[in-house]
Amino acid sequence: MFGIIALTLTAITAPEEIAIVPQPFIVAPGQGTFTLASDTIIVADRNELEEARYINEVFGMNLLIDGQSKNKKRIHINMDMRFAKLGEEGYRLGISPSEIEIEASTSKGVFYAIQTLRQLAPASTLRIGDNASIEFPAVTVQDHPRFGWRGLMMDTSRHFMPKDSVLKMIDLLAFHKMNSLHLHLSDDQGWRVEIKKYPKLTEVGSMRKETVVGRNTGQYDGTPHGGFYTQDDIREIVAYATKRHVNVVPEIDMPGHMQAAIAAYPHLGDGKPAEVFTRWGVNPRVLNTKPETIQFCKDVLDEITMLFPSDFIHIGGDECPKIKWKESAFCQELMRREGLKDEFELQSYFVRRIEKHLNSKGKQIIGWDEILEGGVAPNATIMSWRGLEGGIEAAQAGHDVIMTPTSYCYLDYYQSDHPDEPLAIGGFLPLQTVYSFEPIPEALNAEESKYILGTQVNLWTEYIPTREKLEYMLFPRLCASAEIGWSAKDREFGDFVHRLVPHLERLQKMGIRPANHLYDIKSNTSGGDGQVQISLDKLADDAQIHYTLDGSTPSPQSPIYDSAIAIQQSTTLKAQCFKQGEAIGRPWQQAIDWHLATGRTITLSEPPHPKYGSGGAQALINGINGSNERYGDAEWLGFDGKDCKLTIDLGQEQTVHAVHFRFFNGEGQWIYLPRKATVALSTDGQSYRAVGQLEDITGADKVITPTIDFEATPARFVQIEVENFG
Ligand code: TNX
Repeated sequence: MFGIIALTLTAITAPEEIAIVPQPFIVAPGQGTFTLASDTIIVADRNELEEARYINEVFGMNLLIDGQSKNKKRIHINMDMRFAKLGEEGYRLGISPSEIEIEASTSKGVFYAIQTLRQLAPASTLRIGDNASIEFPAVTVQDHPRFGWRGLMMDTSRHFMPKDSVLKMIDLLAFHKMNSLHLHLSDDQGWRVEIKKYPKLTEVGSMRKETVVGRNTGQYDGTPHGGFYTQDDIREIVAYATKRHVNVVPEIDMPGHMQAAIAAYPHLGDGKPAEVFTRWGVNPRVLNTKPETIQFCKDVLDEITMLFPSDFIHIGGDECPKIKWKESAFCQELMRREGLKDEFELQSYFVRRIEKHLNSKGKQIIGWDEILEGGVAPNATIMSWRGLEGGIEAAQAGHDVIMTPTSYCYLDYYQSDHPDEPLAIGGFLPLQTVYSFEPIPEALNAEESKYILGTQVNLWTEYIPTREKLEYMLFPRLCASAEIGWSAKDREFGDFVHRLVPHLERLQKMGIRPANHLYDIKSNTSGGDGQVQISLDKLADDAQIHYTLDGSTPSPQSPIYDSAIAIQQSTTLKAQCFKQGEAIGRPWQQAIDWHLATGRTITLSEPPHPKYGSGGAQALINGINGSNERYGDAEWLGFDGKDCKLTIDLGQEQTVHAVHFRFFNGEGQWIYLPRKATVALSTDGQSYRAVGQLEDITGADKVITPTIDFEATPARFVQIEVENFG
C-alpha cells in the first residue's frame, strides 16, 4: 500500500513594511491586504478621469474606469469639497481588503494619494502589466504638506539636459510629492530656450566650443557642448508637468551670468565680441543697462511668459560683478541722472524695471538674494541661497521667501568624504545635513514665518555632464529634501534611513542609479591607558559590520563589530558591512602605526583652530596618519599663527631615541610648514633637557616627514615645541 500525500506549501510572508517617502502625517496600518488585479475597476466620474487614467499609467494596467461600482473590487476616487479640511494638496487613502478609497477636495490631493499608493506596492511589483496583481497592505493614510513650495532647481545651462530627462525628472519629483521644477535656462555657458525674436540666442548662444577640464585647470576638452529646448519642447514639458501637478518656473538670469546672450548679441554687453563661456565661476561680462538692453530682456520675458503658465518668473540677479558698470560712461551717467548712489542701486533700478513689466503681465518675479542689495523690488519673492540671512531680511520686510541655503540645499556639493567620490564643485553636504534643515529660521516670529513659502534644492551642473552623475548627485538627497518640504517638523533621521532602504530599491527598479552611503563605515578614535579605541558606525541598521585585524579581507565569518575595538600594536583594521551574508557598501580600512606615545596622554599649550582640530590632541599620537591629500580630516591639527608646546606622558620610563613628524605643506591653501621644532626629554615632568631640533623645514611634497634622531635616552615625558610660520 502506498500512501500518497500531496503537500501544498503556502509561504506566509510578513507583509512588507510600510515605507513612504516623504513620511505622511498619519499612517495607521489595518488588517489584511487588497489585491489589485485586472478585474479591479476604478470608480471615477468625469472630473476625476485624468487621475484615474494616471493610475492605469503608473501601474502599467488597463483597468476599467466607470462612474459606479458593479460590486467588484474597486479603487474609488472620491473628489469632493466635503474634504476641503484635508487641505488643498491633502488626501485620505484608505485600503481595506475590499476597496481602495481616495478622498480629497482637489485633483492634487487625489494625485498625491496615488503617489502614496505607488509606494505601498512592494518594490518588486512597482509596474506590473495587465496580467499580474499587486498586494497592498490594509492601511489608512491621512496626509497634507507642511509647505506649499517643494522644489528642485535644475541648471540646464552648464550642461544641457535633454527633454526626455526633464520629463523623467518631473515624474521623480511627483513621486516624492514635490511640486516645483525651477529650470535655470540661461547662463554664461549656454542659452537653452528658443526665443523667436532673437534667433541667435540659440543659433550662437546654445553652443560652446569646448569645456574646461576639472576645476578651471586651464586645460580644455576640445569637445563642443550644446543643446536647447524649442518652444514646442517647452510646451510639451509644461503640459507633462501640469498633469503631474508640478509647476515649472523658468529662470532667465540677468543682468549677470549673461555671456551666452552677449556672444549672440555683443551690443548687450560692452560691445566687444564674446564667445559662449567655456570656464566656470563668476564672470565680469554682464549686460549693460541701456534702454535697448532692458527692452531685450522684456522681449525675452514676454515669450517666456507665453510659454510658462507659472505665476512666478525667476529673473536671477545673482553674482553680477559691477566692474563693467564702473567703467561704462553710460552707466555712470544713468546713475547720476537717476540719483543712484552706487552700482548696487543700479542693479535694483534694472530689476525694478523688469519687475514692473512682468507685474503688468500678471506675473511675480523671483530673484536670488542679491536682489535685496541696493533696495529690493516691491513685490519680489526671494530665493535665499547665500545663507538664511537674506531670507530672514526679506520675510521681515514682508516678502515671500524660498529657502535654499548652500549649507543644506546645494546638491552639487560632495555627499561623502570618501577618497573615491566623483569630482564635485566642493563643499560637504551629506544626507544627514540635508535632512537636518529647518526652513523656518528661529529669528522669525509666527507672523513673519508665514512668508517662508517652502524650500528647494539646487543642482548646479558644472561638474555634472551625464545623466548617471545627475542621478548620483540627486538621490537620495532629494528624498531628504522632499521630506523637509512635506512632512511634519518632528521627523527623525534614523526613521528616514529605515524607510530609505526599501525606497532606494524602488528607485533602482525605476531605473535610477542613486548614491548609497548608508553602508559606508565611519570611525571614531579615542586613546588612553596604553591603548587606542576605535569605534565604527554606519547609517543603515539593516546590516552588520564584520572586521579583521590581521590584514585579511573581512567575510561573514570574521568577528562582528559590536563595541569599540581596543588596539595595542601596529595593525590594519579592515571592516565591511554585510547584509544577509553579502558584502554591501564600500570596504573600509585603517592602518595603526604603533609607537611609544600611542595611547598615552598628550597636552597642548595652545588649542588647534576649530576648523582644523576635530580629532583633538590625541589625533597627534593615536598611530593614525592624516590623509596625504586632505588636510581637513580629523587626524590633522592646524594652528593659527601661534606657537604650540606639546607634552606627552609615556606613562612610565621608556628609552626614546627619535621623534618622527608629519607636516602638511599646502601653501595654496594658506597652510605653512613650521619654522622650527625642538624636542626635550624629562623623567619627572619638571626639568627638561633639549635633545634635538629641526630648522629650515622645507620640501616640495604635500606632506613632509622629518625625523629628529638623538642618543637613546630614558624618559617618561617628551616635550615638543613647534614654532609657527606666523
Ligand atoms: C553659485 S547659487 C551660483 C551658480 C553656481 C553655484 C555653484 C547662485 C544663485 N549662483 O552660478 O553654479 O554657485 O554651486
